[in-house]
Amino acid sequence: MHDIQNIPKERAIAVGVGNRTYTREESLEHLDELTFLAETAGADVITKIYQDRDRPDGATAVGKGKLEEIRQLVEDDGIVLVIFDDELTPAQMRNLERELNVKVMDRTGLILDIFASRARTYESKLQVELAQLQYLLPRLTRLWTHLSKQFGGIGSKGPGESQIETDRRLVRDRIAFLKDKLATVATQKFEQRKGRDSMQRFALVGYTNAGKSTLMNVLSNASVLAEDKLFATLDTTVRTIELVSDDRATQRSVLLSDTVGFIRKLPTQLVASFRSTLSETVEADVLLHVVDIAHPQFRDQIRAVQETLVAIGADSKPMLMVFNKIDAANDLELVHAAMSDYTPSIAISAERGINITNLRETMLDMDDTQHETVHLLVPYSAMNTVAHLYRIGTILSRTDGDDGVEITVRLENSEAAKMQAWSIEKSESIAH
Ligand SMILES: Nc1nc2c(ncn2[C@@H]2O[C@H](COP(=O)(O)OP(=O)(O)OP(=O)(O)O)[C@@H](O)[C@H]2O)c(=O)[nH]1
Ligand SMILES: [Mg+2]
Repeated sequence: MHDIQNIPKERAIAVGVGNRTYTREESLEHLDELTFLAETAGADVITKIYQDRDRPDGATAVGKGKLEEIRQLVEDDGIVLVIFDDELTPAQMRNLERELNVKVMDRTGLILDIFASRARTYESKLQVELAQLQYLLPRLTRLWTHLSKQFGGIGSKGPGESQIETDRRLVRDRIAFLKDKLATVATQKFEQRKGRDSMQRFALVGYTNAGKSTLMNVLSNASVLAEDKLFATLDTTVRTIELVSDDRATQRSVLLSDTVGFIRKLPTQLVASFRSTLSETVEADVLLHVVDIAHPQFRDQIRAVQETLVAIGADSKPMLMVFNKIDAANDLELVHAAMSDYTPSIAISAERGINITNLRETMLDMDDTQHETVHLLVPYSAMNTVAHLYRIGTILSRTDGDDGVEITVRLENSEAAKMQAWSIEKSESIAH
């Protein structure tokens, strides 16, 4: 309904404003990323502008002189869009649009735009619209405050207020509607997942463009779209994959999911509304954190991913760091340093198929640390527990004896702990 910000292929300027959190070099890298985002969205970035400041100017983000420089460029180069790397307040956005007389966007608006243009499934469309409206709502509120202050006389309502109130109500109603629909989708997905409860679940996570989908395809022979664009993936794909040990002695089927990538300053509205898409990640047993080791800012990217994992409540899961694109890394020292800084970790190339067998083996080992084999003697009075074990675990042996059912079963550690009451030593059971 509300078409918030649409970028046609337009000539644009990307603007970064320094702050005390990042070094100049880091801020410039972030500006490069903003440019990549803008180009992904279809804009043509003609110039990048950076200003070092302690903090952004309250009214216009950049200072007076810089603003004049931008205005001149806009005029000379036929610029129609100016994109700022940091989130602009509604007032800053309005002031800038007035001063520059062209469309002004911030990083959040840009990311929301990319998501909106890439959403394909019913679920991701609902999620993106929800995030867009949540981004819009406070902006309508502040605009209204601003207008009422400027135009409203004492005790009287300012012009435009009733229209904005109507808009706000419509937006709120739509938000409630979208949340309701998403709750239904989440319930359906939960029902679908129930049947696979006994399988170990691995989830690929990582910065956008790190190579998650490429790795998914390699491990599962799936055909998930992988391309050199930010946010190529917006939905979650789940596949069953076979893990086989090198000596072929152990073989196990596990589930692997590939999902939306993360980015620095991922809008909070997006993280919140993508909960349903991210449910596979939140419920996974083990995370495979894919990192583009050839990217100069890979450590910064790792931090951004970790922050997002905290935001969705998936930060305490066992995690294997997967340093991808080693074929493109020109500094092997750096790869080694990263591998000793982050453990457990492995270096691979998804695209060239380097070290994939080793990755499978490592996954098999990680799987083992998540599960344990327990020996139980379940009394006949608790037969529902036996049925429960069949649902949640892998039954390795079963003997129906005099005292009850003797079962050897592979369970997740937390499930195994719950079965302590019926636990018996294997030797004891043999002695019986
Ligand atoms: N050189 C090199 N490039 C790779 C490797 N793995 C993936 N790529 C490239 O990196 C780009 C991004 O790959 P994707 O698999 O789409 O990345 P993703 O993490 O799924 O990205 P999003 O879905 O956009 O978050 C593509 O152009 C891949 O061809 C690798 O091992 N080496
Ligand atoms: Mg992908």
